Amino acid sequence: MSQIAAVEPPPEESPTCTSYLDAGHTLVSWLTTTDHKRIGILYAIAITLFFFIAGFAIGLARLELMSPRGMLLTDEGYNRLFTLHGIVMVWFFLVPSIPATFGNFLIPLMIGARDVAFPRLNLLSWYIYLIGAGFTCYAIVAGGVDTGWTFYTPFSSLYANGNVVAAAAGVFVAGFSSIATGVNLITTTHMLRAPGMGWFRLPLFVWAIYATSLVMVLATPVLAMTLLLIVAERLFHLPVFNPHEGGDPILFQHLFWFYSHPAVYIMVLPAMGVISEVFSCFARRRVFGYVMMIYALLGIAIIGFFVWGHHMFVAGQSQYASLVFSFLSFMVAVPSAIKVFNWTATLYRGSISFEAPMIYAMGFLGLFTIGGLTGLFVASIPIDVHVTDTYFVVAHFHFIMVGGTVSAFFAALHFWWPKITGKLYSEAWARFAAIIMFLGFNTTFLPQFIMGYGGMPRRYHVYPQEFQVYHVISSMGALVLFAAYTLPLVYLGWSLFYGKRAGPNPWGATGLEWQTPSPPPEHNFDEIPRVDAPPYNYHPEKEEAFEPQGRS
Ligand code: HEM
Ligand SMILES: [Cu+2]
Repeated sequence: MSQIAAVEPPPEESPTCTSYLDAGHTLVSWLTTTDHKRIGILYAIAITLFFFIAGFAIGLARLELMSPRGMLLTDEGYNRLFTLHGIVMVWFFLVPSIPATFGNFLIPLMIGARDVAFPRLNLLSWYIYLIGAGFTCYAIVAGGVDTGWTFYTPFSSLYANGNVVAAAAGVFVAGFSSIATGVNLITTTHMLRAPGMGWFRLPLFVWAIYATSLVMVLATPVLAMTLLLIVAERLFHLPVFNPHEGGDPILFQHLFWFYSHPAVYIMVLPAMGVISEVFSCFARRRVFGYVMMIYALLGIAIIGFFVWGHHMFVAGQSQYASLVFSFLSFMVAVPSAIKVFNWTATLYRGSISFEAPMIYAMGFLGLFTIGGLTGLFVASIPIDVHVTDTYFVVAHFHFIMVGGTVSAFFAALHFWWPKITGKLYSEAWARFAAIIMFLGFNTTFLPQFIMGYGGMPRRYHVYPQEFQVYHVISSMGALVLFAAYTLPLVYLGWSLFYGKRAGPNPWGATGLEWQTPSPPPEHNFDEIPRVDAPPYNYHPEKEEAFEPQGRS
C-alpha cells in the first residue's frame, strides 16, 4: 500500500483531473460551454478572424497608396476600405482582444477561483459579440460604409449613402458584450479571490483588467446612446445633430469621444498588465513600485475620462475648453510615464533572458513610448492644429494600438500559450517572428510621421507626388508586417500537434495560474490554493529561485 503511494504520479499528472480541453471534444461541447477558459478561446478564434479581415482591407488600401494618382480604387471604394478596417479593428479586434481572451482565461486562474462569477453571462457575451459582428458583416457585404470609424455627423446621419445603420447597429450590439465582460470580471475580482489573496497581492494583470472593466462598464453606454441617436436621425429625421433644424454636430463629437478616448484605455490598460507580468518573469525581479503601478493604472482609467476634448481642438469648441483639455491630456501622461519608468527600473539589474514573450514586451516598451510621446505633441494645441487629420495622427495611434496593444497581445499569447494548450512552441521561430514584426511595424509607420508632418492628409488616396516615396516604403513595411502576423499561425498551429508537452510552470513564474497543470483541469484547481505571498517573489540568487504565490 505504502509502496503504491510512493510511486503515485504527482497531482498534475493524476488521471482524476481531466484537462479542460478533454472535457468534451464535440463542437456542441464548445458552443455551449460555460468554462471561462473555453470562452476565452472562442473569443480568440473570433477576433483572429476579424484581425485578418481588417488587415486584408487595409492591405488593399496600402496597395492603392503606392501610386499618387489612385489608380486601383474609386474615391468611394477607398473610403469604404479604411472605414471597414477601422471599425473592425477597433470594435471587433482591439476592444475585446486582451480582456475577453486572456482576461477571461486567466483572471479566475490568477486569483485562485474555479470560474468567473457569472459563467452563463460570459457565454452570452460571446454570442452577443457574434450578433454584433453579424450586423457589421452584413453592412460590409451589402456594400460597406464610408463614414470612417468615427461616424461623424452630419455626414453619417444625413448624407452618407452606405450602410450606416447596419454598421452602427453592429457596434451597438457588440457594446453589450463588452459591458457583460466588464461586469463579470469586476464581480469575479471582488467576490472570488482565494483565501489570502488580498487586493495588494493581486498580480498587476488582474488590476489592469479590473481598471479596464470599470472603463468598459462606465463608458460603453455613452457610445450606445450616441449610435442610437445617429440611427434615429438617419431613419426618423430626429433633429439631434443637424444644424439646419437646431441640432448640433459638435454634440456628436463630444458624445463620441467621451466613449472613444476612454476606449483607448480599454485597449491599452490590459496591455500594460501583460507587460508587467512578462517583465518581472523574464527579468526575475519584483515589479518595481508595485503599489505605484496600481495607482497609475487607476489614475489613467480615471483621468482618461476627462481628456476627450483633445480630439476637437479644430472642431470649433471654445478655446478655453481646449486649454483645459490640453492641460488634462498632459496630466494623463504622468501616470503613463510612471509606468514606463517603473518597467525600466524593473529591468535594471535584472537577470534578463530574451525568450519570445520578452522580445515582444521590449518591443511594446519602445513603441508605446514613441506613441505616448507623440501623444504629447498632438495634445499641445499649436502642434495639433498643424497635424490634425494628417498621417502624423495615423502614425501616432498605430504606435499605441499596434506597437503597444498588438505587441502586448503577442507577448501574452507566447507567455501563456504553454498554459493554454499544454504545448511548447518553437522558440527560434517565435523570436524570428517577433523581430520581423518589430521591423515591419517601424517600416510601415515611422515614415507616416514624416509625411504627416509634411502635410499628407489622412483618408486621401490621391496625393501630391512628393509623398509617394514615404507611401511606398510604408506599403512595403505593411507587406513585411502582414507576413510576420501570419507566422505565429503556422508555428503555434504546428506546436498543437507536434510541440513538446509543457510542464505546469515552464517559465518558473510565481502566479497561481502556474501552480495548476498545463492545460488546466476543468475546474482549475483540485483544491483552492491558499495564498501566502505577494506576487513576483523572484530571487535568482537564492537556492529556491522563486516563491509561488500559493500552493493548492
Ligand atoms: C498591417 C498593418 C496596418 C496597416 C498597414 C494600417 C494602415 C492604415 C491606414 C492606411 C489607415 C487609413 C489612414 C487614413 O487615411 O486616415 C488606417 C486607419 C486605421 N487603422 Fe490601421 N493599419 C494597420 C493595422 C492596424 C491595426 C492592427 C489596428 C488596430 C488594431 C488598426 C487600426 C486603425 C484604425 C482605428 C484606423 C482609423 C480608420 C479611420 O480613419 O476610420 N490598424 N490604418
Ligand atoms: Cu483621445
